[in-house]
Amino acid sequence: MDKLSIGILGSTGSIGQSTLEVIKNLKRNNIQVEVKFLTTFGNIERIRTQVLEFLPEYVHISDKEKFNEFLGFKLPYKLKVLTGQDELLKLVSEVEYDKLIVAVVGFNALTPTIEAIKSGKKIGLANKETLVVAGKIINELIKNHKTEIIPIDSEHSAIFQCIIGEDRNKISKIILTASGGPFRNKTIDEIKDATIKDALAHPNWNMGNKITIDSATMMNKGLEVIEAKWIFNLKLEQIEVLIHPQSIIHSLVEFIDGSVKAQLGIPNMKIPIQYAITYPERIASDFPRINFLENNVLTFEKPDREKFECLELAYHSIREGGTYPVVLNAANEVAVEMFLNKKIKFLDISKLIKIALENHKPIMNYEIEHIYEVDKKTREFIFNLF
Ligand code: MN3
Repeated sequence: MDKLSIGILGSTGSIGQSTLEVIKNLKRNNIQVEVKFLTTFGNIERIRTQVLEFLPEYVHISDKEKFNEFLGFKLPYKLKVLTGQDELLKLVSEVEYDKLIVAVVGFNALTPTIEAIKSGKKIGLANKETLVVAGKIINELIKNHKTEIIPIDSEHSAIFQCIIGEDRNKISKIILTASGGPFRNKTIDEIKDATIKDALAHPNWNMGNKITIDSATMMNKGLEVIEAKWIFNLKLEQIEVLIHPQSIIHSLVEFIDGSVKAQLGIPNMKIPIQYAITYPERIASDFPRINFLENNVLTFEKPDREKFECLELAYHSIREGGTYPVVLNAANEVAVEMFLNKKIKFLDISKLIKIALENHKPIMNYEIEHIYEVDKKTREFIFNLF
């Protein structure tokens, strides 16, 4: 590999910024990486800095006001600045580049990811919600359009790396590791009145707000179970979750002969991001290394399914199937936002999701339109409860 062209969906968020750091590392290793486009919701200050450093051909800004404001910036070259959903979809599908890094959080990644797959683009996927709501459909599209998804989520990257060269039918199970988040050692009573600050205090990983709250409720791991089911084509019974507070083992695969493979590393997203960009090649990096004499305690615990009800609800939704995971995801997105806006308490997040699931009439043979419909209805259902 010596040349590569990349588009980043959501370059100003946590994964997007790390992706640009990875690109700098690749350039230091004499790989010519062209950044074709960058997108942001509305962080125009940060995207301006990124534009000046990486000189993309296009920038897309979703927020109309911020877009207009950005047009007033003086830039040293003729940058194409876009806004609006249609322009975004044209950008990811009609422009020529090799790989789309989907670094945005939430349901909104679904449509552009589908458009990129339909135009045969390879996807480096950090977004989990896309596979949670539409894994079945995405898998069909990947097959039909002869392209591939390389997972960026650290657990899925770990499993992906462990099964290279293996026969997938010889996997007996996978074990997704979870840090347990900030409330691992707290009782239900203690987390009842948890503040936003408590919930955002993740012990190991530095991530965006939505995913950090998802880690505190362990919905993050629930979403990852569903994500893993679709990426690796596994039965639900083959996916186990173990708490591993040190976050050094990123996940494990057990094979039918009893042999277990794991992928390890310091908790730092640059490693899985770079692997997703350069796969199947590995390129040198100066990212932090594990020192086994310092990181010499690796422990495991069973997750408390009562305290972390969200994990249970995620298993429930995918076991029941149909459009239940769409409801799980939509209700969770709305509830997390309400918690961050101090409208509800921490434990209300799982309560709202449970109510939404209980009130849902599932569509078992769903098409893509049903996903949008159920997502919208679920959001309205939760808003109407208040
Ligand atoms: Mn993860």
